[in-house]
Amino acid sequence: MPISGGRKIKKGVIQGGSTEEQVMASNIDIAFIVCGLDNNFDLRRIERYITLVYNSRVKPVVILNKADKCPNPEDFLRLVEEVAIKIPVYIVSALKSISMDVFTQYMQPGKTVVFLGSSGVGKSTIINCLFGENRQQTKLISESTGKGRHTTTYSELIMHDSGCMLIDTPGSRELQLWGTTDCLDESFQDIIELSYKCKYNDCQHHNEPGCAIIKAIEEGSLSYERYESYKKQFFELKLLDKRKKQLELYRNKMMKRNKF
Ligand SMILES: Nc1nc2c(ncn2[C@@H]2O[C@H](COP(=O)(O)OP(=O)(O)OP(=O)(O)O)[C@@H](O)[C@H]2O)c(=O)[nH]1
Ligand SMILES: [Zn+2]
Repeated sequence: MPISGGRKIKKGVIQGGSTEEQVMASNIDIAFIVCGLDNNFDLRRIERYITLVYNSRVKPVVILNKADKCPNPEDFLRLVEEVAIKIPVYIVSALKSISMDVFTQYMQPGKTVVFLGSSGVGKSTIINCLFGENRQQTKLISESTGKGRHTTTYSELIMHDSGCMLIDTPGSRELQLWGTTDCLDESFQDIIELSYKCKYNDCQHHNEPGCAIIKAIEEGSLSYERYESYKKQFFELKLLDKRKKQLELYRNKMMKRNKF
């Protein structure tokens, strides 16, 4: 199954978003969602990657890199574990070679793993570290903004000594979701499970009596931001579905007219 997201690259040029699926890599076993423990840390972005990876039927693993830059990585780990339900999350530092052995269990012969994450989170540095040699060109990150320079502009396949194939992908600024709202059942399983407990089957979780989601937000067991993130992804995927159907209708009309 393809992993979509990021931007499509045509003849070396990064393309903008579109209603076409943006293929990053195919036949993947594990997707490492890499996030930096610096001022680029973004919980909502991790949630988007999780939805994308689940949509591709690939096993997600979250990697919190740059532990050396963070005085309290355990606090971030707890935050991520709340949104990455049943997904392994690890703290590492590729630059200082801290806890890099967590990758060994996933790098099995015949397996293919992909590294996803926005630009500058350290995907190429992790791969360099796993190879123990400087395979990828990494550029200096701006300390003031925490933003990395775009260095990887195409997905690269690299064979590791373990017999595992590694794929480095270009970090993208926008992360377009792809798939149907069904994939939210996995990435937001906490919210879906809560919704089953609402008093009314058609509860919109606004101000209905007996709404389990509102209750969980009030009690603090569900964060308001996570619920907002779920709604945002839901409406994005709905809109995408609508656009796909419109395109399909248009194509059918054109095919009839042109008698293809
Ligand atoms: N302090 C610290 N810096 C790191 C670590 N890992 C990577 N970096 C730095 O972060 C910057 C970006 O690293 P890259 O490996 O190029 O990031 P990338 O995710 O591959 O970026 P793109 O190719 O643009 O998608 C470089 O300056 C790295 O040296 C780490 O564990 N700790
Ligand atoms: Zn409800």
